[in-house]
Amino acid sequence: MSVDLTSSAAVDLTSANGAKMPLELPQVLVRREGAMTRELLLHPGEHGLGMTHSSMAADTTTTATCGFCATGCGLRLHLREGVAVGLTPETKYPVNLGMACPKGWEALRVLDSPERATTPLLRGADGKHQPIGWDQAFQTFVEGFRGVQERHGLDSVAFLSTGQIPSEEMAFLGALARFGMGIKHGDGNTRQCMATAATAYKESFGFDSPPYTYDDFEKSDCLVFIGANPCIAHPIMWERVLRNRNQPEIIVIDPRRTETAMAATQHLQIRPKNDLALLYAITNYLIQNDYVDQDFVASHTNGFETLREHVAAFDIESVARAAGISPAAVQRAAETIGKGSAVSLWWTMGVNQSYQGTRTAQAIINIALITGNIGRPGTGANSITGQCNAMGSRLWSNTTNLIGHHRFEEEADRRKVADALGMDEQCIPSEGSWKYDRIIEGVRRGEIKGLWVIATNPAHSWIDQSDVRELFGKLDFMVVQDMYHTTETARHANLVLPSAGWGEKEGTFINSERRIGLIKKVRHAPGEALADFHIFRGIAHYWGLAEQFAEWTDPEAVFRILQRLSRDQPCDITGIDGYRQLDACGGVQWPWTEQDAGDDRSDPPQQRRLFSDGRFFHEDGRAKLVVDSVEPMPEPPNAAYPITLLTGRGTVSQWHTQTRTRQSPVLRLLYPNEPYVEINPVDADALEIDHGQKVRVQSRRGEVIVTANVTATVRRGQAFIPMHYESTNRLTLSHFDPQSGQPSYKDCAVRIIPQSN
Ligand SMILES: Nc1nc2c(c(=O)[nH]1)N[C@H]1C(S)=C(S)[C@@H](COP(=O)(O)OP(=O)(O)OC[C@H]3O[C@@H](n4cnc5c(=O)[nH]c(N)nc54)[C@H](O)[C@@H]3O)O[C@H]1N2
Ligand SMILES: Nc1nc2c(c(=O)[nH]1)N[C@H]1C(S)=C(S)[C@@H](COP(=O)(O)OP(=O)(O)OC[C@H]3O[C@@H](n4cnc5c(=O)[nH]c(N)nc54)[C@H](O)[C@@H]3O)O[C@H]1N2
Ligand code: SF4
Ligand SMILES: [Mo]
Repeated sequence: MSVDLTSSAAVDLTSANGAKMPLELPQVLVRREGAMTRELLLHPGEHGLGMTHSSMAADTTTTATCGFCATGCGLRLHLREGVAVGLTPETKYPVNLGMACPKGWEALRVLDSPERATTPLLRGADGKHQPIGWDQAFQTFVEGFRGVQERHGLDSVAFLSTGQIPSEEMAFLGALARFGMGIKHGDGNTRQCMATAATAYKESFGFDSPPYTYDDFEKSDCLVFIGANPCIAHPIMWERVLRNRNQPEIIVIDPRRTETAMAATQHLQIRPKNDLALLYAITNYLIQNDYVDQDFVASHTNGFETLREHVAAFDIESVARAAGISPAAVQRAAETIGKGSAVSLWWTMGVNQSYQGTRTAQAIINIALITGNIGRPGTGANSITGQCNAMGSRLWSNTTNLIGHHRFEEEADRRKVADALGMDEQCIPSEGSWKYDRIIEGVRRGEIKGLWVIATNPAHSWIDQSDVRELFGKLDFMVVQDMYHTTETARHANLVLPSAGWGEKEGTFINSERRIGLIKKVRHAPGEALADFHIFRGIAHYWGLAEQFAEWTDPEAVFRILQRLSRDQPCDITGIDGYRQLDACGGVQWPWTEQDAGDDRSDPPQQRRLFSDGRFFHEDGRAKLVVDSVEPMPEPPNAAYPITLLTGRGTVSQWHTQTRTRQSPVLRLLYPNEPYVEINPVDADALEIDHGQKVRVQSRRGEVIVTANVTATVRRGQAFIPMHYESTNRLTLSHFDPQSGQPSYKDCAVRIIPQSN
């Protein structure tokens, strides 16, 4: 590749495949550093701070959406000479109303760390990573993956992406890989997280459409949390619950006595994976006792008779006994739901990460539908989203759905997408990708030989991880694109591409209540790290796809493309006037169509929920009531492995695999730095385990040494290890929800053996 440094007109870049790519000079920022020249593919303005910068005085403030969880709080950034030096929660943002959790407060701090990847790194013959320049990195990328494709076929390269980059980057990646580079298979960590909810909604409502708005937390008179621990995982949503003035009943269904369960008015501490039977028993009770909204069911649903017959077999008495809870408690919960006038049902990973997750989520949806608790303030069957932009990945990642939630199989959809993108219809594939678990299986079978991992850390987070780590060794070529070069996954990479993180780039996230919020560039990325957007841009150029992606110059240009793609979909956002409107009006919930906005492109009302007209997204406008049989746990406890292991979030201050949160000295003080297992006092006594003692936890797949935390928050026969420690997924069992392909992370059998300290 050559760049003419003296020319002021267009320059020619020669890509790895020899194609000439004319680039406007302002798009190429060429810098000399000592003897090294680096070429950064940036659009005008990107070498400075973001679009908001120019309109901001030197010392002032601006706002951005938080980049950790999908609550999507607004943060006010305090700038000195245009660079963020501190932040406070935004008081006017409709999500958080002046509140933030410790992760949000520390969002800038985690950007400064010696673990940041500051140059591309290439693994040498000695197995060590050596710094290289971007030109060599892009060429290595192209040669590496092209080489794999030439040796093993186009299908032998896959990517694994994320719910933690902006929609514009997600769309770029998906379009580049699938419409440009000929990569057939790509999935992301949203499979570990939201696939179940997406699948359940799609089948029940006709579209992946969480119906609620956060105001509903404050408007309900009964809130039911199933497999959700918002006190820890979504603390600002929980703050919204605390603002509820109706003195609501709060029912928590969770095998552990979590912080949320302790704050509830009713806790059904069920044995793990008894939810489906329990929800069917509650449904049966509601039907038997005339709590059904007959008009709503008749006008707006299909399948009620089948549902009624199916759940008739689930009586509270026997279901409650099997679940280890009292029938009276279940009856009281069912009565509360039946009598409530605004009942909202919320679920998170205790449901999604189950081998019958989709059916369990649909059992929740069924209850909301038959009681008419949908489309009104304070109601809904509401899946809480995990990562800051998991919903963006559901809509825009172009993995199992054609970009914009279209169908790969439908010719009309392919044509629409091709038109909206201005691309040839021939480049739009007619099949979806393999799911995550099948991609991993493909690596095992030698079908996948090249892997590109973006903003996720599967060597820590994927289920049954020692297996995955071994499998990465089977790849010919692996690229990891991350903010930090120290992640468990980056250690396996041939090539590490250093990324800018939240605060160092621009784009939009979609939060749990469908709100599109803006993130901004208020910091320079360290060293030569680039926004993922510009890494994708660079790859497009070096792969010879510059022309195909000519319109994809900057995040807002891609946002316009996404708007075109959304036209006439339930997630239509053609009415949004652009980044400035998103910034000024506190984010916009989808849908917001051109018709909604009108000629004056007015701002939308701030709290909008779906289905107020009782019309769902199936062709006949009706929601579907879906039921299925209840299956036993695949690895139940037995004499050799007598304990069921639960995993999940440990503290408010820990984020996933900790690559980010461990960089903050403040956050590190707020959580246990060493891995631990929560174990019931009666089990601990029987095993002669003292609080604070080291124990060995063994499953059929692996073992870990952790500290015993003896506590009655878990029941006898169960234990809990947070997911944040590297070793947790050595224990978990690879099994999946059949409909969604989501891993069932929260049920495997283990034994616990005391260690002499
Ligand atoms: N502090 C912090 N916050 C986070 C995250 C983080 O890493 N740290 N991650 C974010 C992401 S991506 C996600 S997906 C969310 C997750 O948010 P949550 O889903 O709320 O968190 P988890 O702890 O994974 O699981 C919730 C609960 O499910 C329960 N559970 C386990 N098995 C069962 C079961 O069989 N039935 C029922 N009913 N419950 C069960 C567990 O005991 C646990 O209390 O959090 C988001 N917020
Ligand atoms: N046992 C067990 N395992 C689980 C779970 C569980 O409950 N139990 N939960 C599952 C769930 S719900 C989830 S969501 C997953 C999460 O699993 P992962 O996605 O593997 O976890 P993260 O630590 O969030 O990894 C994100 C990576 O992206 C990097 N990153 C952050 N921002 C950017 C960016 O802008 N660009 C780039 N290129 N990189 C960036 C971070 O440094 C980090 O390495 O874990 C799953 N694993
Ligand atoms: S609750 Fe979530 S979005 Fe809000 S500050 Fe905390 S991590 Fe950020
Ligand atoms: Mo998640």
